Parts: sequence; C-alpha cells; structure tokens
Amino acid sequence: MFNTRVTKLLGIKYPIIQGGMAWVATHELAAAVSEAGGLGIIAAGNASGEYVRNQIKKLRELTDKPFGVNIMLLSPYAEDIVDIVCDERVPVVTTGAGNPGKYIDRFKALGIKVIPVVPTVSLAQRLEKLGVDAIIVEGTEAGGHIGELTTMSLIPQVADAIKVPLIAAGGIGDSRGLVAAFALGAEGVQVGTRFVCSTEAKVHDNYKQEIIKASDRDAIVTGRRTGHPVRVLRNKFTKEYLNIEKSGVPLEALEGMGTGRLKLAVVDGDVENGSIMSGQIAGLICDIKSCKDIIEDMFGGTQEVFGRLSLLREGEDNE
Ligand code: TUI
Repeated sequence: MFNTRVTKLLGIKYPIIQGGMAWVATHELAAAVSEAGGLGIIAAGNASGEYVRNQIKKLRELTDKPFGVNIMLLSPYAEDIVDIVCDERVPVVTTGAGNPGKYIDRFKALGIKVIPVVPTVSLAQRLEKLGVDAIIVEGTEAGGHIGELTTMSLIPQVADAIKVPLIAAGGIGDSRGLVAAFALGAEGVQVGTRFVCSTEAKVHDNYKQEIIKASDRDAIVTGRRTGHPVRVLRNKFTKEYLNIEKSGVPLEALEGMGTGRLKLAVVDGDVENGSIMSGQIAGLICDIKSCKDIIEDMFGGTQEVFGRLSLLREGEDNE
C-alpha cells in the first residue's frame, strides 16, 4: 500500500503519473500505465483536437481506470484541446510549457482535476492560489522542454511554499529516485523517460535503443537561445543544431529547424536526423519492460532503499 494524498486525489493504486510526452504518450501507453495502477496520460503535444478526441475514445476502450490528458500550452491547438477535454469529461488534466491559469475555473467547474507542471516556486504559488488540485514540480533533469533548476534543489523549496500535494518530476527512474523525491517533500512522482523504454510504448525500437545505449552525459540541451530549451540525446541533428545556434542566425531559422523532428525519431525511427527527447536518467535505463514491471519494480524496491537509509541513523555503527 502506498497511500498518499496523490493516490486519494486521483483514485489510483500507486502515486505515479506517466509524463505527457508528445508522440510517445499515446492511448496504448496511457492505458497500460493506468491498468498497472498509475495515472496514464495521453499527450496532446502539437496534435489537433480531433486526434486527441480519438485518443481518448481509444483509451476508454482499453481501460476504465482514471487517466489524464497533457495539454502542451505552446501548441497552436491548446484552446481546442481544452474544449475537447471538457467535452469528454477527462478525469485529470496536466499542463506543460506555460501557465494554464485562464483555463482553471472551467476545468474545476466540471470536476476535472488540474495538475500543472511548473519549473519554479513562484509559478507553483500563483497556481495554488488559482485552485489547482496538485502540482508537478519538474527539475531540469527531465526530457523535452525544461526549466533551469534541478529536482534536488527545487522540490524542497516548492514543498515549503505550497500546501497542495507535490508530485516530483525530472531524473526519477528507479526506487532510489522515488524515495529521494519523497524525502524532498513529494507525495508522488511523474516518470517519463523510463516509460519510453516500456513494451507498451508505441515508439520506434531505434528510439528505445538510443536511450538504452545512452550514458550520463548524452542528454544535452538545445534551443537555449530560443527561450525554449529542450533536452534531447546527442546525435547528428543536435550537432548541426548547436553549431547553427552558436553561429548567430535569426531565431526564426532555428525554430523552423526543430519542426517535425520529434515525429521523425519516434515514429520513423530516424535517430540521426530526428529529435530524441530524453531525460538525464537515460544513462540508468538498460532494458525494456512492461509498464506493470516498471511500476512494481520501482515501488517494490523501496524497502531495499530504506535499508540504506539506516546509514543515517544516529548512534548506529555502519562501518
Ligand atoms: O512540457 C514539458 N515538456 C515538453 S513539452 C514538449 S513539446 C515541445 N517541443 C518543442 C519545443 C517546445 C515544446 C516537449 N517536452 N514539460 C513540462 C514543463 N513545463 N517543463 C517546464 C515547463 C514550464 C515552463 C514555463 C511550465 C510553465 C512555464 O511557465 C512560464 C510562464 O508562462 O510563467
């Protein structure tokens, strides 16, 4: 039993949410995570409202467990997705890459739980005042669009600043990360990259293998100059992109360079020219397993981690 305010709020068995990864977080992955006792999330990414409505319907054919939709607020379709999520009475909405403030009242009026992803203390405080149900606090270790602060320093600072449940994200991929997140003040975790390497993720095998091959320094940041930094695995595309980023070309040219690259890697398996979004935890991931095994291994392994924590017990001789 791993009951926290997060399991209670969401009606799930384990306090774990799957990251809303564009192209990766399809209805198949989300249904598998929800069936395994976590909260599966369908990612809207930059997709159209009709795509998202279809994904919701397909997920509902696979599971009757709670699930969510992630709205990427930089998307040109964000407003449409908000309408569809409301129309479909999706149980939970997570948001990323922006401030969802103007939509919160609408979601709440329909009983839709709202859980934004935030990269700073100030945004967490502002959104708590607007009535969000919980907050996902994401460190810069995460994959995709990121903030600047590390999970280690950001989580306890936000934990001291808010009262709603805190869900930690960024760099969490095993039982040690899970226990550490709880030690810092979280009552749940959001996990992305680990779920990319799941049997149920409809991600090209080349993409999964790149994560498995990756080591500690392979997840780098592109796009700092555009104001939308994105963490991805080093490849031919990032080498070209970073060279051009350094050369001082106009920002529009850089933004255009990224278009379509994530799909190229996830769907077509072109891991040289595509964008392989991934968190820093990639170096730790060395196999592909089911979502059920990922979740049960993470929570099952916590007991062993507690054993190691006894090193901190005062008066105990641990030499
Ligand atoms: O959203 C994510 N990760 C993502 S979205 C995405 S799709 C994309 N592709 C190319 C370029 C940009 C996006 C890929 N990965 N994570 C959640 C997250 N949200 N991380 C950081 C933030 C964030 C940043 C600023 C949340 C709020 C925010 O607010 C700024 C403001 O308006 O106050």
